[in-house]
Amino acid sequence: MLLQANEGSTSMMMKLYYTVGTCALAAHLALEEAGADYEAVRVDIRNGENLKPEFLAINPKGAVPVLVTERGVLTENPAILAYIAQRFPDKRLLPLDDPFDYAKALAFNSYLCSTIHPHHSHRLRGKRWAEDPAALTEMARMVPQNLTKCFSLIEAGLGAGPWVLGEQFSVCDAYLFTVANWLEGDAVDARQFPKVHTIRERVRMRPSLQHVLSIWRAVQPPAS
Ligand SMILES: N[C@@H](CCC(=O)N[C@@H](CS)C(=O)NCC(=O)O)C(=O)O
Repeated sequence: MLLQANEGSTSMMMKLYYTVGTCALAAHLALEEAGADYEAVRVDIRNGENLKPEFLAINPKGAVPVLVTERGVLTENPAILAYIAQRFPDKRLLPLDDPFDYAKALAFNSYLCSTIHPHHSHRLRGKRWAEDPAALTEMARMVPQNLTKCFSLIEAGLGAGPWVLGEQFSVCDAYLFTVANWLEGDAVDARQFPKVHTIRERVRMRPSLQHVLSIWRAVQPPAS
């Protein structure tokens, strides 16, 4: 079988398709923070499972995360995170009562998705944009400085905290944690962004993260 669910799953639950070590961590953390009933389904993009017909039938973009709901399929982290926050309003994962604050939070998540994630991808996924080896090398060379510029903007925009949106933990923290964890691999020292660094350390302590990591670390039965 191509896709393997973790234990205790039923076909009635929402399903999150994820790959270990990817941006799907944000959605996975959000589901845990929401206390949602969901089934986590592992997809190994490193083995090309995301390009197989079974997965492309679910998400023709061939990417994770994918959240399958009773209403249909959702893709794109900002949309999935907003959906989870709206579906579990009591958890206050976004400022749902204030249109301006809500839009600010969406802008934050959109920047991570549309700007920071692509900059990060220029290091290992440059072939999406160029074939010339010199161009690939040049794109990879630019990654640290581009990410430094982006994270300097994020750092400057953060308030007194302790979270991205202030007093309340939100899906923005889950997403920031996810992409800020890529910094060291991209040769950027996160400690030059003290507020980002502190949020990263605080998310690291949350039980939701520990639970997601225990799912991610679990050995999957061999595919049949
Ligand atoms: N904009 C999408 C990006 C999704 C995306 O690129 N996911 C990566 C993992 S971080 C992926 O599935 N890549 C598949 C591949 O590289 O073939 C989102 O934020 O949800």
